[in-house]
Amino acid sequence: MTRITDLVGIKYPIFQGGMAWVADWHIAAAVSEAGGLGIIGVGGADENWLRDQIKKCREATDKPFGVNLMLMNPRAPEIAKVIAEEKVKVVTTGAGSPEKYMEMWKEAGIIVVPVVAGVALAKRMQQCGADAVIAEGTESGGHIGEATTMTLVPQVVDAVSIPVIAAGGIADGRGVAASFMLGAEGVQCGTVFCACEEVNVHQNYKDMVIKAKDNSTRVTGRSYGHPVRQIRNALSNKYLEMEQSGVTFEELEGLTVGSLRKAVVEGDVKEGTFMAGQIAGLVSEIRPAKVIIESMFEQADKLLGRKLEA
Ligand code: TUI
Repeated sequence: MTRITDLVGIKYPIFQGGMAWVADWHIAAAVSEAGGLGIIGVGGADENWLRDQIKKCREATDKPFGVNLMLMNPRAPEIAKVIAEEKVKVVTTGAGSPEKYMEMWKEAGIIVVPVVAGVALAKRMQQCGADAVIAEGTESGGHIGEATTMTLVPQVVDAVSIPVIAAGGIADGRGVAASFMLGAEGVQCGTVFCACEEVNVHQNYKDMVIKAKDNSTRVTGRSYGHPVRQIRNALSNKYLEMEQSGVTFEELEGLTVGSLRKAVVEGDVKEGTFMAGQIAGLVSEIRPAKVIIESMFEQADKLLGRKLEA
């Protein structure tokens, strides 16, 4: 029990990452049913897609769930409105500052939890009314910041008084216990749920995560100020080769248009972008969300020297 379980009304202080294309109602409902907070990741989709997903998730579970708004989405203003209209329990945001939507969401009674990659944004989010923040380290998959989870979490914890959720590099009870030692009151996990039984992704995506080793991820786009972590494959190799040769961002964009969809929907191992965090090397089997979450907190409780409730 932490301020996060109290705030959101969940059994275990774990959020599932709002992964574009990967996190639809299937995984969100499974994680929420298991006692965590499932999250529908809007990614690059539109507000109509989101309305339909919220409806399906509500049919699948009566437990709380959230929606992640990726702020680079060109339809972010319309999506933000739908989140308020549907009175989703929790909204998380990524890849920017959600300041301009905060008032609307708070008026609708929504719990707002922005993802931050640095201390400055964490402070700003607290100032404009965020209920908690997710401090996401560079170990994470997808769009990332510079600081590691180990260094970012305690700095954010010291800078704000609202609860902090740790993200980046967490896939078992050791990661949870370590996060708590750093002052976090919850965790957010993405990669481990990419390989769970209920997630609606191509089998090849799950296999890529399962087969990944400690050194399997690569970060593309760093020189363009747009770093994205993914599992190394033919596409990431080609991208990095071209990036290193000084090709412009515009020239390279064509290479990755639609590549996340290719990975998630088609399982295209050569031309898809398989976003995953560095902890993919620790994920070695496909398990139901409930087993992932329960084993994680059983292990964390043991490490933290607490007895599990009967
Ligand atoms: O957003 C993420 N991870 C993502 S978004 C995404 S979608 C995508 N699709 C194709 C290509 C590229 C991306 C995939 N993964 N995580 C949350 C996150 N937010 N990480 C870092 C940040 C962040 C970075 C800078 C948040 C705010 C920020 O500064 C904003 C400001 O205005 O200060």
